Amino acid sequence: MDKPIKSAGTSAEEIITWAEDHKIETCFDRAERLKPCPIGETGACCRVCHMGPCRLVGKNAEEEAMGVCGATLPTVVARNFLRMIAAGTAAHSDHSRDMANTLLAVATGENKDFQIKDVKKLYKVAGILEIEFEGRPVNDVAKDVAETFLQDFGRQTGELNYCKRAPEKTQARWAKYGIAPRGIDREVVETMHRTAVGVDHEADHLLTQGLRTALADGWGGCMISTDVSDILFGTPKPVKAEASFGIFKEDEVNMVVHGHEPTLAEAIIDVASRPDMIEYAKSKGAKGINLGGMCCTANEVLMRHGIPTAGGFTNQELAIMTGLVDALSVDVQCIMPAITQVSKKFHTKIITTSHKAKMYDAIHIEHNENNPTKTAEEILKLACDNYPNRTKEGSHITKKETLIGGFSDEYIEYMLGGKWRASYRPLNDAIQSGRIRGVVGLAGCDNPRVPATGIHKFLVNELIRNDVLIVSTGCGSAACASAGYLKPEMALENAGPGLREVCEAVGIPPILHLGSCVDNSRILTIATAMAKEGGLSDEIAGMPAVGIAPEWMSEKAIAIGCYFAASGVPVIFGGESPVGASEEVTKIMTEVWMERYMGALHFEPEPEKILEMALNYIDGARDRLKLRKYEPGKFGAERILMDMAARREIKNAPHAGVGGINESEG
Ligand code: XCC
Repeated sequence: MDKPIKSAGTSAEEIITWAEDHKIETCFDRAERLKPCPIGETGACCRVCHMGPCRLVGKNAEEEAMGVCGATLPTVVARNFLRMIAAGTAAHSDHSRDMANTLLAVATGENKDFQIKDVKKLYKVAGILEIEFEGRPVNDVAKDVAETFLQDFGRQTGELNYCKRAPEKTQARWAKYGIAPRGIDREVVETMHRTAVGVDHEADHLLTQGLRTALADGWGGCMISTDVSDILFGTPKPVKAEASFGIFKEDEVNMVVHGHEPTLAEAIIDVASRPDMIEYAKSKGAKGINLGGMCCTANEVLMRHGIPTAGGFTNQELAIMTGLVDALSVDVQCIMPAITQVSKKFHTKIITTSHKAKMYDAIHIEHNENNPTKTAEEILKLACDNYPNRTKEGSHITKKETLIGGFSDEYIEYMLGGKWRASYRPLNDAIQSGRIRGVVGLAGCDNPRVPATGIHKFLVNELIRNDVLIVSTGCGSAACASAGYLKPEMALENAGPGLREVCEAVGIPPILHLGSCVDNSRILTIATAMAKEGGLSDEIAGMPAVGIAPEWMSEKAIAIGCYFAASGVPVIFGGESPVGASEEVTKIMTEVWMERYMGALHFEPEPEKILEMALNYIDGARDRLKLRKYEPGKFGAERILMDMAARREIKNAPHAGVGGINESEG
């Protein structure tokens, strides 16, 4: 019998097999060995005080089970879920705070290593924040923008500045149900307070605060981070890059930047191209310096510079096992502690750089936020010094895919409408006519508990085949890239004829890589622009759009799922439900949220069911909006048939052979 695959990335799978042969443990082995605790997995374990932990299980647990204090199952499940939202919001938003502080330091001249790269974006943001910008020095405007953003973290009353970016009707729903966020830190703190022992016990009341916190993440932390990154380092434009382990070079110093923040990585990019640093690498016997990324720092630098990505979360140990990584610097989030253990078997140096994050057995070179160049020099020298220590040890498996990334919301608008009439009109028209059935935001992690990246691949294939346009972020994008689906030709071949026709006319691929996890905020911006354009829904709710995170694992993904639900988007997560123990909580998140916000959060482990639910939501929204019924194959099929005839492939039907997971990596 064939052994089940652990990763759907073919070269990842080859390295996993190599690791098994060499008795090196990976997250895939640990996922197999450590079965999830069934009580904690569904949210039924309460450990908010030391009378417990209390496990609320047994027959009729929903009605009868209680903790020592009397907390019922819905209370416990809701509280646990809220703490995930708070942690996810804190992670994105603390990153965001650092970005705002960097902008302030650049504006005041404290940080001389960076400049404002995108003045147009700065002015756009200043306009939204009602900050005067015309005729003022750029750095003065930047200072006001940074300080206004920083106020949103500690704001005590009113609403976050960016709430007003949402369509008016969306804001009205938030006001009606009391979920417009006040300050980012305030919502996180209040959530932690309310979920402490003996405070808030009503599941619906708790979950409402959960949504308020999540909105502080989406329309606060994430959106601020995206905007500041664009202002400082440039708003992304389409860029060609490469993905998977083949990005490493045998004859150059391979330096990998891993984590989530773009700041130090930007300095590393600058320093790595300096002639003196290249000479230094040559003095160690290498031909040059080759940069690569991992997880969301990878997405940040891929979007703006075309730096290649070695992949998402489940690829980090495997990258080291190629034996080709001379140094891997990490900042914050999604960094497996296991990488330092793996690195001991190879020559790779792991470098921690944030004052917030240290690891056993790593070298710590602290990122000097006002002088990142100096830190970057130190790290790159260490990588070069380590190049001569490279041995034959390692899998040396190096296959890669090309991709196009860099689709900021600004660029999508520009591509759709052109320089003089940038607008979302063509996209709305294509959805109205049924050429495009709907839009899916595909986000979230890759996960070793399923064939990693495999559910992403399945859904991507099926959705584009069904004329659904995909916008992707985070490790979802890395999964698509490593599978070759971010190569426009490959995706276009698999796309349904209506979607293909639109993409070819406009010149965009059917899967648009929007960036890192904080760049999910770009999806909120796109949805808002679509609502304002007219012809579909006049709020985010009710659009033929769905969010999917099929392999999520991080608390950050939960915060993202909730801010989409609260903004009016039905969201489907893969895997077992972390609120599955309570019917009441599940019902609130699916039915009650749907009634109030026209958004919901479902958990569904079966990929086929995720697909079915997503298409049902899209078709249901089309019906409610009285749009033309979607008919598969109605548009563009004739031209595609002609194309295929020209390529002597007419013997197959237009979609033949497209349905399964395409394994053509490499
Ligand atoms: Fe982390 Fe952003 Fe998840 Fe990937 S997708 S594993 S959170 S890196 Ni956000």
